[in-house]
Amino acid sequence: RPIGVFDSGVGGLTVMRALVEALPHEDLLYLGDTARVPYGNRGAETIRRYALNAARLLVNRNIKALVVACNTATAYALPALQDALDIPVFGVVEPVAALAAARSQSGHIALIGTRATVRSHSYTRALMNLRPDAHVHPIACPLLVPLAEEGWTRGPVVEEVLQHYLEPLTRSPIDTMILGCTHYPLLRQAISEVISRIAPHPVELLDSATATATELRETLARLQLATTSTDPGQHRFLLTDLPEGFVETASRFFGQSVAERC
Ligand code: DGN
Repeated sequence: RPIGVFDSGVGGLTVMRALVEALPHEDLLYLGDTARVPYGNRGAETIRRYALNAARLLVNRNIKALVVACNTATAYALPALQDALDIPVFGVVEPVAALAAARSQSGHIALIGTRATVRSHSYTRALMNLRPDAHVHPIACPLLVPLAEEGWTRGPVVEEVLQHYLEPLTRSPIDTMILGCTHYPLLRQAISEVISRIAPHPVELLDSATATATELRETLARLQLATTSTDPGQHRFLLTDLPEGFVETASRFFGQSVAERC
């Protein structure tokens, strides 16, 4: 049985890519809710309803576990999905929050994400649970999603936008930053350059894709749900709509062509 991976659009493909690396023998079935993307600027109730409907489409295809590969959907819908479904459901917030809490020396941790993710306080709650002495610096960066989708991941425009968003971190003692949105790993280089210019200390960037993949591998093994196959896993892609340019953008996010598999 495949593992279901769900996101509002293409962003979850950065998580899927990390899952392919961590779990090369698992079959993965991706669903991009492209008819309803973006979730990042919507209200809580709407995000929950969309997420539940999308998850049911995957459950009907007999998945053995679900990864909610979207920070916004995890922030609002994870408990609802865990209640509604009788398979293990994984989110992308907890694993990277645990990593950040463990690795930060100063306890000052920056979080960047969509407006909805920041407004949910999910990361702040997760971090404070693990590390009550943490100081979380959340910043909503809504322009980064369209920039990453358009392929604008470097250059003066991106740097100017980042400079503007990250300005509040000037002189802050952060040593760790969570890239709390599926799209941000594509901007990692530019974020790293700008943050190293404005923050007084070196800052480690952590993304939720890698942390989630590691947790999934460990949990599947513990629950005895890991595949015993030694063949390469099959990767298939479902969409609720086929927007113009999807295959090109998706292939960039996934790191290999998704054509023929949608
Ligand atoms: N996938 C979303 C996230 O990680 O928050 C970003 C895309 C969106 O819905 N705005």
